[in-house]
Amino acid sequence: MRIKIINPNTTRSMTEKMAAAARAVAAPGTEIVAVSPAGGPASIEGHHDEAIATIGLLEEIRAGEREGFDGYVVACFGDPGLLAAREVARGPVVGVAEAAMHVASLVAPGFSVVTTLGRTRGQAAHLAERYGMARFCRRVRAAEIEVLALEDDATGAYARILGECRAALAEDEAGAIVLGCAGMTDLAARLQADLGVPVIDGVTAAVKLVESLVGLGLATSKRGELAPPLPKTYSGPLAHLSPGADIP
Ligand code: 2AL
Repeated sequence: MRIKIINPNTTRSMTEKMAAAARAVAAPGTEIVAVSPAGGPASIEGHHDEAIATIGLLEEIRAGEREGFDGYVVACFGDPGLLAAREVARGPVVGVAEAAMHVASLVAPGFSVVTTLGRTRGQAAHLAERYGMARFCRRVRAAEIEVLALEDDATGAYARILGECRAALAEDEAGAIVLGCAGMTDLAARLQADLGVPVIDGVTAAVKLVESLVGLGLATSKRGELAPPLPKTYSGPLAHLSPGADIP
């Protein structure tokens, strides 16, 4: 099985971290390919970043369909473009936020999300509502760390995230922690060892969910809302994304 992980930001070091984490949990016989779009924001920390990053994400999904991937992971915690990607892809497409929240709900009665900047807390809360996860999500917390600071050990990111996780366990009645950024994937095992509760990283959770869905012979339903985009002409610089009859 071939799974394509799309990091919608353009920071290659983060994409490589995700590839390593995914390969560490992937089943024998699963090939992991991790990519970033050719252009777009280096980090995604708000609605505007997310909207721009969605174009590159969809380009990578369309390329993935030509390359014959079995399933996809949208590897940014805002799950940007998730439903649009599902319109385009034949196989399953799983977002890291939805994967992490669903998996957390299976191992604890409630979880807290620990994310990067406070301004992204609303986005995570909206997703919890949209996914029916609000009843499990005790609180969304921010360590007030910029996404790119996760790429630099000297920023003290780990200690700040650990402190916020400890506060979640002390104050939120959370039994598990959901990491609110795909760039935290390399911290999950260390945090889990330090905290003694399940710490869920969405990248690895999403890879295992895609493997499960493909293994069960399940693909994205093309009946109704997630049918391929209607063929039409898009104009200007986005003309190459015009949905055609053959390639979605
Ligand atoms: C993210 C993420 O997962 N990747 C990125 O660039 N921004 N999310 C976040 N809350 O910071």
